[in-house]
Amino acid sequence: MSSRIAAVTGRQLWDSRGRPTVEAEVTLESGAVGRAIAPAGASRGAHEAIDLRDGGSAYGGFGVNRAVAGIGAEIAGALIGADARDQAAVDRILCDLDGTANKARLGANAVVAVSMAVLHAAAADAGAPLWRYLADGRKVRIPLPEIQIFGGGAHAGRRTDVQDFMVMCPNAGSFRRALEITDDVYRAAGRLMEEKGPLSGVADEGGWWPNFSSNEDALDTLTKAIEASGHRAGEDVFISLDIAANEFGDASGYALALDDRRLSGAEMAARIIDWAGRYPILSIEDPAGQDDWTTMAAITARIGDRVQIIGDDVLVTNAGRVARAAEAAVCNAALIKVNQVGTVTEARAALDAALDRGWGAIVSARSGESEDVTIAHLATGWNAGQLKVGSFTRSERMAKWNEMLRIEEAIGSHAEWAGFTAFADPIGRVAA
Ligand code: 2PG
Ligand code: MG
Repeated sequence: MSSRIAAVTGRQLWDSRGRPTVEAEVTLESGAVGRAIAPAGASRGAHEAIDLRDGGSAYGGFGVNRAVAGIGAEIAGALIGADARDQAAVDRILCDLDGTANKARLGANAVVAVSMAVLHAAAADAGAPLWRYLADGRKVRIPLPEIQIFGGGAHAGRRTDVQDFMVMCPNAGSFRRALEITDDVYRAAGRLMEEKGPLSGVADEGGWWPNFSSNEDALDTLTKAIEASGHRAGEDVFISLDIAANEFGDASGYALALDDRRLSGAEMAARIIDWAGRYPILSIEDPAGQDDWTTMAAITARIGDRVQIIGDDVLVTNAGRVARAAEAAVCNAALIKVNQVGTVTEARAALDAALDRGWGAIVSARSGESEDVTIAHLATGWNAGQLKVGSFTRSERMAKWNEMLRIEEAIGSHAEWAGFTAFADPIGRVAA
């Protein structure tokens, strides 16, 4: 019985947007099998790893035949015989084989699916659920979920400039309770939306997709929904935003189309700081463009002691960028998306770079997802403290929330709720 890799295959499946995506399947000599499906982003940073798509007219150019073929041929050839328990060695082989700085040759979609499938196979070989295999005997906390109520930006026809209007319940005490409270808020928001006029369905990640008259109208509505849900805004339920500012601006200015305003970097910072003062906001992601570190650092300097400032497109799950951003005090938390960098080992390095600096860390889904629940296990087993999945509808999202309920149940009475300990030091200390 051995944990050496015996076979690696790929196949095309479909993601939550109805686009082709890559699944990898890895079988070990012991017979243990691991499978994983690549997610796909819509609001991507320029410094991310790159998916390999077929182009042409079929599937709007989104086909993954070349990525899948690479798995069955080159990748399988390089990995057969490698020890699945040595994830770092496996990922090094994948990086060397690809040979590019951004996984463009084999495709981040192929590489990430294989890297995660190897991890699953190793856990299966160890006879442990993935979160427990990763925890490796260390105590872990139940991550705090960040759950979308309204979707906007690139995920909802740009109805709002701000991409994600989310809630967080750090005082909930358990994952189960956090979901119950979120459900109350989600339903209350739905009722308010009906009063406001016709709904347009749900956004890419399952949040309501309404017509708002301004970005602040969405913030007002979310605050009202929290209050109407019977919970206290700023105590039981806090607002979390992903501005995804990279989608509408850079250091030369930010075009808030819904508000009909063009803001300089300094004005953008002032607007974010103003929102953080007037709404029960606990966390803000990408309030500036990916290379506009001046604006982001100005925001962090002013409100970073009480609001989590997360780098997503700014950091792209890259340990080197986390280190540089920390030196420049750009933010105080890192979003961790394995497919942004391409391998489990590199994502783990980015997470460690964040946690070692006392930052928060949020393991995150992409807007294009599937039934794959790997991120629930990574967030728990890596003790990241936070998990961002999308909204409270659609099974590609609910699959992850439901998996977290199973994990919480399995940990049982030892389950320690991350709550405010998930945040960078000053925020956690002030609020605790
Ligand atoms: C983000 C993600 C998830 P996408 O910006 O954080 O919300 O979106 O996967 O489209 O990059
Ligand atoms: Mg983001």
